[in-house]
Parts: sequence; C-alpha cells; structure tokens
Amino acid sequence: MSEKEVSFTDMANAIRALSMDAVEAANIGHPGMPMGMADVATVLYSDFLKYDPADPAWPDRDRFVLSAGHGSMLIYSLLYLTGYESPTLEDIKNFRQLGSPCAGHPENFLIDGVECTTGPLGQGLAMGVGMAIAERHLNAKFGNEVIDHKTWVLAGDGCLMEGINHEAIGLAGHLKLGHLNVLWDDNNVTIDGKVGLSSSEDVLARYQATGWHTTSCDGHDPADIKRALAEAAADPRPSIVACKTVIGKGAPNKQGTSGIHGSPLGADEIAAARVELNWPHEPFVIPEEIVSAWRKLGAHGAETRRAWEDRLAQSGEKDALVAQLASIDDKAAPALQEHIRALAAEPPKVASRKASEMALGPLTEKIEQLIGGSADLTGSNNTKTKATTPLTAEDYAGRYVYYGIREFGMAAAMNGMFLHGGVVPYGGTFLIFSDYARNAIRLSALQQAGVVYVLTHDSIGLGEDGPTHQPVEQVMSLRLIPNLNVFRPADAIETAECWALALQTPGTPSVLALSRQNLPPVRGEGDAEWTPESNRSAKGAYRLKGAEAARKVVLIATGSEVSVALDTAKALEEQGIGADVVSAPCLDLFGAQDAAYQDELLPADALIVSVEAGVTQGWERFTGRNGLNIGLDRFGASAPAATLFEHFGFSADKIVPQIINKLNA
Ligand SMILES: Cc1ncc(C[n+]2csc(CCOP(=O)(O)OP(=O)(O)O)c2C)c(N)n1
Ligand SMILES: [Mg+2]
Repeated sequence: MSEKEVSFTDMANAIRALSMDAVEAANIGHPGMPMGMADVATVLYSDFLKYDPADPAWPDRDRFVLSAGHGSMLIYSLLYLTGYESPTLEDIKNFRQLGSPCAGHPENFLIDGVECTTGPLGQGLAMGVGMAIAERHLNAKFGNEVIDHKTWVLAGDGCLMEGINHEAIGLAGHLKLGHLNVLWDDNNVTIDGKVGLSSSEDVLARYQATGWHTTSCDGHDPADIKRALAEAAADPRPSIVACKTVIGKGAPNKQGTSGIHGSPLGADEIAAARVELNWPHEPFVIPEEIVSAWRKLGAHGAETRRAWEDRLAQSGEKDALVAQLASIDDKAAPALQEHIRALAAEPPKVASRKASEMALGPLTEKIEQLIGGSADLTGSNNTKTKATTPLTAEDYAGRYVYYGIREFGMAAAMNGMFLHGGVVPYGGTFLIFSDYARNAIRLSALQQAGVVYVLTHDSIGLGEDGPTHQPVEQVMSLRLIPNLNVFRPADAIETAECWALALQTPGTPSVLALSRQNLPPVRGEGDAEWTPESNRSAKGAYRLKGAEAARKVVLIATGSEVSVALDTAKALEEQGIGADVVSAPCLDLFGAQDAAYQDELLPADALIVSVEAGVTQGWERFTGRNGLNIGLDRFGASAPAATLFEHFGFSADKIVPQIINKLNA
C-alpha cells in the first residue's frame, strides 16, 4: 500500500482501534468518547490545530484541551500517532497502570503534550477560557507575528451541563475571546442514558445568549466537520461547534448507547467492531502506512514552528518574550525588600487584606507577569493596584480581570492562564467562598499551577455579616489539600513575607487567608535590614517571642490570633509562667520541616497551646495529645468583631485560666 491509499477513515479508525484495545487491555476505561469523536479529532489535527510534536512547549502552539477527560485515550492516541515522544505505544498498552503516563484521565505533569489535567467535567473548558485570556494578553503585548494562536476545547454533554459552564462561557463571551473554539461532542448520551433524562436545554441558544458564535456539523462527515471548524476559526466571537456524533461509533451493537460510555467493549463486541471498521489488525498494531500518514501530518508543524522562529527573530521581541515566559520565582522577594524595610521602620496597624494590597503595589509594578483579579470583590479583597489596569475586550494588554461573581470560573480560568504560560494570575474572593471554587483549587495543586488565591475576611473577625460569611473550617480544610500552601499572616510584614513565598513556588499554588479587621503589628524588630534570605515565615513557623520566666508554655497561633497569643503570654509572664509565642503563618511549610526544627519550636517539656479562630481539629498534630487547642468548633454569629472575639473566648482573660487549669491538672 502506498501512502496515498491511506484514507481519512483509516486514520480515524486508528484512534478507534487504539482506544478500544487500550480500554480492553486495562479492563476499565471509556471507549465511547474517543470512538465517537475520532473523526472530528482527525480533522482538527489534520487541518486546524497548530502543533509540533517535536516541540510540545512551543509558545505559539494552539492549545488543545480535552475537557471530556474521561475520553483520555483520544489524546493519548493523537499524541502517539502524530509523533510526540510521549506517550509511546508501550505506554498506551499500559493504559491506566502504575508508571504509565497514560493515566485514567489526562495529567499535564505526566505528558508534555497534555496542556492541563482534566476529568472533573466542565473545568477543562473553563481552563480553556483562561488559556484564551492569556493568549490575547500576550498577543496584545507582542503582536500577531509573535503570539497568535487558538485554544481548542473538546467538551462533552457533561462539561456543558455543569454549573461552571455558565460561569466560563459568560466570561468568555464578555471578553470576546474569538480564539476560543469549543468542539461539543453532541452525542446525546451520558452515563445514565439519553441526555433527555435530565435536560431539555437548548444549549446553542444559551451560548448565543452569552455572545458566542454557534454552528453544528455531522461529526462523522469530514467535509462538514471541516466546514464547521473553518467557520469557528474565522468568527471573531468564541465559537461552539455542536458535532453530532454517535458515541462509540464503530462498535456495531453498543454504539449510540450509554453502555459504551465507560466500559470495555468485551471480546465479542471488539471482534464485531473490527469487522465493522474493516480493521483486521491485531490489538495495538497500526499498519505502518497509517502511522506514517499520521506522522507526516505531525511533521507539518515543524515548518510552521520554524517560520514562527524566523518571525520572532525578526521581530526584535525574542528577549522580551523569553523574559515574559520565564519563572518569576526569583523576582518576588527582591521586589518586596524595600517595602518590608519601610514597614519595619514604622509598622502599621492595618488589616492583612490591606497589607496584601500594599505588597501588591511593588510586586505588580516590578513583575509584569502578574495578572490580578477578583470575583466582584475588588474593593474588599484589595487586589487591584495602580499597575494593573483592567483587561477588557477592548484592551487585552490590561492586567486586571473583573471575573464577575464566578468564583469557580475564576479559579479554573486562573489555572488555564498559568498553564498557558507567560502570566501568573492571582485572584480574590471571600475565604468562605473558596468552597465554591474548591475543586479548581484542588486542581491547581494537582496540576502544579502556582496561582495565588487572595481569600479575605478570614474568620469571625469579619464581624456583622455573620456565620454565613465567617469561615470556621475553611482554613484547616484547605490545609488538607496536598501541594497547596495556606498562609495566614499576622501583620503587614508577615503578609509581605507570605506574598514572597507564594510567588517563590511556581509548582505550588498558595492561599493567602487575610483579615478584614485591622491587626496590630507583631513584627518590625530586627526587620530593618530585611533580605529575601531573612524571611522568617519561610519555615512556616518561627519563635516570635521567647519566654522570660522559666518556660512552661508555648503558644502557637496564626493570623489575627497571634496578637491574642502575645497578650496571653504577657499575662502568663505576669504570673511567673514563662511562655514562648510561635507565629505560624503556614502550617503546610512548618509541617514539612525536619523534626529537630519542629521540636525546637514546640518542645516536649512545655504545654503547647494553639490559638486560631477556626476548627481545632488538625491542631493536635502540633499540640499533641496533652496540648490545649483554643479555637471555634461551631459556627460564628452576627456581631461586631471585637464582641465576637470576646464572646468566643479569644482573649487573654479567657485563655489564661484554661492554661493554668491545664498546667495544674
Ligand atoms: C464534575 C464531575 N461529575 C461527574 C463526573 C463523572 N462522569 C464522568 S463522565 C460522566 C458523563 C459525561 O457525559 P458526557 O459528557 O456526555 O460524556 P459521554 O458519555 O458522551 O462520553 C460523568 C457523570 C465527572 N467526571 N466530573
Ligand atoms: Mg455525551
């Protein structure tokens, strides 16, 4: 067979065969989506997507996001067939097995060609929105010659049904993200059965209502797919293409049913599919001429990339682009040095949300990659600075995104922006609403996306808004997420130190839990000569005050309760009881220190007392079985902050007797 004889159908069937065989070998997985979307994907990778398998990190590549992440075999097949180094055929044979990069769902940190981690439905599309924002921003800075690419998202019925879809497409439509194209696998089937079981929505009308261009195609007719994708690519609005497909296309008895969504076909149906598809080859055997036709397609991208490299060289922007794409991890702390030294000279009594704004001033002025934003709480989160002018449909060069009341959409968009590269997003909302965004925060951590969440109004200290708005369990529960640093700084200097740390860890996202109420300064002494190396918050906790009398007690506290701990220590010392105070702005970092450091701060011969205006569960890790945990294991109440702190026992008066009781017990 010569290359010419390889048909479109052969190429698409290679995806189908790999997908059904890999799922069969693993005895678990989702063959329906890859088999149904094989034709659309083949058109996309043949005629539209800009990619170069030899350079998966090429900055001006199109981004392809498989939002319907359960169909992961689609992307593994495409990457293998087009000639990416990873995955190999061997990896595909080990689909879903330990050590294979072909995990159950696509993971960006396992395979270079996977742009983001998907599986939680709806978030891939929402991350695509973030990627499209980042692309327009860099385009506005560097021009069409340097940055001009599209984001293609493959989404299923589930991605469109999820609530986050509403947030994501509203933002994309508003920002007129014309380089964003969604290919909807419109197969009318989900796990429970036909879509009609649970939905009668006119999806395209909804997209139209939010400013999108919509079109449809027969998802198994290459010419019609090509027509629709060309329309989408050309339209200045974000586009959705409803690709009418048959789930599991090619499996004669199971196609079109939910039965093929997420189960191996089984030996009989696999055999029948081989007949139906006219694919007589053994499992995992792709005839050489078909592989080579795919590889030839993949190789086209190299020319496009080389042409881009020439344009970049001629543009005179090369150094600037390299600088824009570089990690900012070494820039944050130096950018804050003068600021912190000035604070040390005259430590202010400000809310940590205000202190965050003060730190963001020099940070955003000196670090162009930072793009701020808030979910409609700009004036409360204090996230906007002079340097961050609004990023709008009219001015993508701006650096502040008005995300609207879309916490989940914002968090997912920030992930997409970070993973796109060239920008480092931070975004604000109330800490209490981190629960709305939680799965995207979790995905930041899993995907190693170093975004920063500015979460203000961090306790009962917010006062009169009452228990609906007062975080009690949020700080501790965010600490449970692996690879997420949760900072709760005590004053202005600690807040700046925590900002430095948050931006120093590009592979780890951060939460800054910040107060609404003013906080008395606890730092300043010894900070006049502050340097990045002297960041006292870097180990997560440090001794803020040593005992004067013989040490019997160590108080460990965070955020607004550090000053309460200092008051308590003072009252104890007045009674001859020596007490250290440990400020612990980040328990995640402290918990990662060696035992010697932890023991030095929290010695076994002292009573360890934690003070934090939130749930006490979890503090035992640091206070031990015989420690004392001062916290709030109930919801708050509506009242002024000072009243609440007194009422719920966060004062030296209330804490000292408990400590003395414990010491005497
Ligand atoms: C947020 C979220 N909820 C539920 C699931 C479990 N789940 C995976 S696929 C799926 C059905 C999706 O239907 P559709 O997008 O139409 O995919 P298709 O069956 O067409 O492949 C569900 C409920 C998930 N992955 N993410
Ligand atoms: Mg479906």
